[in-house]
Amino acid sequence: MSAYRPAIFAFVGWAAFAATTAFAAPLSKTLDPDTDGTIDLQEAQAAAGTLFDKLDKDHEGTLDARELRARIGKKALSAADPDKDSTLTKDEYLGLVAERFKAADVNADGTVDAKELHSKAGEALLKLLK
Ligand SMILES: [Ca+2]
Ligand SMILES: [Ca+2]
Ligand SMILES: [Ca+2]
Ligand SMILES: [Ca+2]
Repeated sequence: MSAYRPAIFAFVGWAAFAATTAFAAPLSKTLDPDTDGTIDLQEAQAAAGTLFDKLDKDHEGTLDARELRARIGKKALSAADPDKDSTLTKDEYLGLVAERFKAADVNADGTVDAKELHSKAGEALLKLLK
């Protein structure tokens, strides 16, 4: 019955691989629709756009501080708000997303992976996405 052994080892190996993969890719379908384990700028802006629409409760096309809540601090809000009307249009919001995306993409390969997302810059980005 020695033929069983390699099969068991193969299974254990597979299980370990599956566990690692699951751990390394905690990205939801919303953030990573192509499930490659990383977020590219297009995915980030798509998720941000969906969140923007959800947060814009009065449907006027802008987010004010009340609608943004704790997602963006006062200082960051005024920095992302060039026309200084204290609200963010979708363009302004997506501009901030692009900025935070760049900050989170430490190795500048154009994607933010799970590890990069787990940094301070990554968490700041995530706040704008979900
Ligand atoms: Ca992806
Ligand atoms: Ca609004
Ligand atoms: Ca504005
Ligand atoms: Ca990266």
